Amino acid sequence: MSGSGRIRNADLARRVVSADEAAAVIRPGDTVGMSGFTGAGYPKAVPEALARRITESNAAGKPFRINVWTGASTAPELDGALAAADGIELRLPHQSDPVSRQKINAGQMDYIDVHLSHVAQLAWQGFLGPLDVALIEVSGIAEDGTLVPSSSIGNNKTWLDQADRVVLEVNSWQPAGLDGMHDVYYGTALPPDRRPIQLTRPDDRIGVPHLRVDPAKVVAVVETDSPDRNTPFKEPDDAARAIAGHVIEYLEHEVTRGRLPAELLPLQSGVGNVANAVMAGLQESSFQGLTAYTEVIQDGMLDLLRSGTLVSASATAFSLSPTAIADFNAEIEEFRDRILLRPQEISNHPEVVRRLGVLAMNGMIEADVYGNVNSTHLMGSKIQNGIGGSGDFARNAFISFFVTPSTAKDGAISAIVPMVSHVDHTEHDVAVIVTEHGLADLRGLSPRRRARLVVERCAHPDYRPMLTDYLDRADRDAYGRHTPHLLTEALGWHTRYLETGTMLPAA
Ligand code: 0RQ
Repeated sequence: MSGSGRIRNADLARRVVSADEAAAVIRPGDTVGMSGFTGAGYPKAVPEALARRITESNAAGKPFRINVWTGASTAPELDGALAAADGIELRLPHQSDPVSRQKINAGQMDYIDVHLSHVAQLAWQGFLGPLDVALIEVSGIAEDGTLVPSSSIGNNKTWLDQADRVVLEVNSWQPAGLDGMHDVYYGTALPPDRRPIQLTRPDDRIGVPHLRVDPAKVVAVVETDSPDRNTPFKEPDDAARAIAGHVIEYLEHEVTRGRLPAELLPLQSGVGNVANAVMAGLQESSFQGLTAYTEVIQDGMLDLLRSGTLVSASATAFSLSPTAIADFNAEIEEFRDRILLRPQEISNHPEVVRRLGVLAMNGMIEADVYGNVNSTHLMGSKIQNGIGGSGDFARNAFISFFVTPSTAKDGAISAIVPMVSHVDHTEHDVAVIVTEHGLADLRGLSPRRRARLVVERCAHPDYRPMLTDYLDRADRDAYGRHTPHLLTEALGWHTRYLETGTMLPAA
């Protein structure tokens, strides 16, 4: 038994060391698979100890960099600390840390943006190279040596299986009541040995509650008592509330037309303030008996569960504000049977998303008039966060929504443009675009009809005449009339912003 009482396996309890000692098992050039998904369940002590070691080593003229693989974004103690120490050579798959973002955009850190459901199979294939160390936060170690997962699962199963050496952080801040909320599926395989994933309802359990680890690989165990660090959400502003209103009205309309069942289909909601506001809007709607098959549970979804509007939620992680975490930890028993956390290759699995008929709602940077969506890049070359799971869901959803305010930077940038500066989701994967001004359902429409609808319903009034003028001229002068574009002009909006600070033409 350990100091915190969370390490109930005698053999592993003997391997408890300090964070500094644990960090010493990581060597320059190592690839380290870390836990962590949207600010939940990331290791909290060893990365900072490692960052100190790296800083000293770099200062002594001995360059020390590692490759970092995670589930998704983490927090300042991990991504922030290691990036600030100049200790990351390569990072994948999703991040949202400002220091990392700055280094990536300055060309000082390599970053690979991968669909979240693809990461595990790339690792199993050996395509990404060997994994030296798994550094995983858990909330406990059971008597039999299995691991009670923490507030996210992400790629932990894969990292524990694939790594040569394992370092565990056992965080007693995580509520003991998390035990039993996880469903870890061990039936995945590489082709040609794959079998159907027997999941037909969002709350089906198909795996086991704990993670397995070969005890012979565990080289260090560190005890921590530290909170997950998520940033609070902004209160929904008028634009976010208007977007939520359009989405809800549309869903009600689809139910009335008999195209969706009264309890809808499983919801997926991306990260971000607008996505969270849509969940808050559902709270005020008349919908009941909803389910969620998603990757993160944000505050809005927890409120829906609490009120009973949402019956159950399947995800791979929590992404809760500090207040919501405190409430959740106090009421965890109420949620135990209604929340399931799964490995991200299952929470985001295209096969399951398609079978369940998920209603996917994700944020975006910009959309073009034809329905192509950019979720990741500012002005075509600077990464903001990464595609995350939006592609896993968007392409396979029953209906795929993309939501954004119609402008950014106080109106200087239009989120509806002639041609997106980077494509994450093609026109074939995007069903519905929503801004505060309205909603455009693009299904069943040819490109030219889509373009007129997107401008009419979604563009900000300041930009509508410019977009209409562009489409009129493209209809007249383009090389072809199927998807009419004036190529040299199409991206000129972005160039104009870079040169003048606004996409609006000079008065
Ligand atoms: O910049 O922070 O400097 O002010 O982009 O914009 O309005 O705060 O947007 O929080 O809703 O996030 C697409 C980033 C939207 C998110 C994105 C600038 C804007 C601001 C952020 P500042 P907001 P949100 C599941 C799904 C990809 C991953 C995903 C995202 C900053 O939704 O990362 O969907 N999506 N995962 O000013 C220039 C534009 C802009 C712009 C916004 N058109 N041009 N700058 N900004 N629009 C979850 C996971 O996968 C883990």
